[in-house]
Amino acid sequence: MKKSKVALITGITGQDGSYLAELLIDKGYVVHGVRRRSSMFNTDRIDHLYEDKHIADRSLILHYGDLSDSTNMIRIIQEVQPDEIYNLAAMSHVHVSFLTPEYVADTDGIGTLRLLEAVRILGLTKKTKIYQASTSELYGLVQEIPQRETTPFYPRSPYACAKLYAYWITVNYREAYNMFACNGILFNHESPRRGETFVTRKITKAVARIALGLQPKLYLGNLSSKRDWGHAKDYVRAMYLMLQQDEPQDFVISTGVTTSVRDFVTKTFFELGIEIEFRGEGVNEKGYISKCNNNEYSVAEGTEVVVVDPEYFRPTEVDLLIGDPAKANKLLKWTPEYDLDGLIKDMISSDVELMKKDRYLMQNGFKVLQKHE
Ligand code: NDP
Ligand code: GDR
Repeated sequence: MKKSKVALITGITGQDGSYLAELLIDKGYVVHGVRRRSSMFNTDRIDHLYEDKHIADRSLILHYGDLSDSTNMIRIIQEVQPDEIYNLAAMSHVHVSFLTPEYVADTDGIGTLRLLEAVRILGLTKKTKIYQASTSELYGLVQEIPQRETTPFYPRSPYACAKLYAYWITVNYREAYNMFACNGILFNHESPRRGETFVTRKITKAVARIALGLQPKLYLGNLSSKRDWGHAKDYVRAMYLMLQQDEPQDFVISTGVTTSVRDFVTKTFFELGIEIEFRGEGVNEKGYISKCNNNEYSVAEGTEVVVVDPEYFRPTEVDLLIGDPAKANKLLKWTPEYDLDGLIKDMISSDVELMKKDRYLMQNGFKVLQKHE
């Protein structure tokens, strides 16, 4: 019988970790995941994959751990003896990284070193292939359009600075110890499982709630920043493909299309048959309902629904990201299945269903509390 490949995913409870676990289990892998201990369950995104501990031959096995603790990284990797490690764990929110910069440097930067060192110390450099979750945030202040593997980096946040260290330490371990370690420089990717404080999910959730009469307004920061948004399902496929190559290499993964936050909002409303227009400038810019073509939703023309709140502006911003995925298209034979409209459709339809549940509960006398940012 053919032996299953073994993968270890750090950050398995996150958006990408959950889709990657699905993909690898589907391919016959035994997947081990590192989860953090928290005072409440944090496994919502992977609960559908969970198998009882007492079942033999499970395809998903979770381990308590944390990237800030090298002893547990060594212990887990020794126990698992993985063929592939996907290092997805990170404090991944750029705005929050300005508030917790030292923690982010430790987890996102030094955490990557801990993992690489664990593999080296355990003598697994020939056996274990490593994927490092690098990011388009490395490009930061625009140096070249579109951004590709050779574009110079100019990080603009503590998050990006930590990820810059992680990027280069991955390259260094590849060169110094001949390890199969590669960086996926992934541009923004989203999904119905996206954390609710990232801008796309914040928008799709709020638009669903506004359309259903559950919330009056959506407060946002910089409406003019532009991102190259893809679907997380497509992007985890690229991670897997990178580790199936003969040689370790770094790849940009993106759609090659960029869109402003403002246009993302307009498109999301439009998906529900609601048209909006923006008036004013800078922090005084606002979005108003101009037309509602769908009787299911009760929004009156002229209602102010989008307001700028300077609290969401960042001390330094990344204005424009657009990636060139030519290398991945050619060598990985990777192309995304979702375009932006498909992504928005997937996210807004999921959020409308979720918010309808909230509305049903509220209509039946239950209190539904909103989480705060
Ligand atoms: P999420 O924020 O959804 O998930 C992050 C994961 O990391 C969670 O499982 C989280 O655990 C875990 N984690 C955080 N801190 C630690 C720690 N100290 N020790 C162990 N685990 C920890 O991020 P995504 O899934 O969106 O992104 C995955 C990776 O890809 C991240 O490294 C991110 O920086 C990077 N990336 C993401 C992009 C995107 O657009 N999504 C683009 C480019 C790069 P818990 O659930 O307990 O919080
Ligand atoms: P980003 O994603 O910083 O690109 O990092 P995010 O969705 O947080 O911001 C995208 C852009 O939208 C602007 N913006 C707002 N952002 C948030 N979160 N909330 C708001 O209210 C808001 N209003 C406007 C931001 O200023 C920004 O320009 C994501 C993360 O997943 C990183 O981990 C990953 O590395 C990069 O994508 C690629």
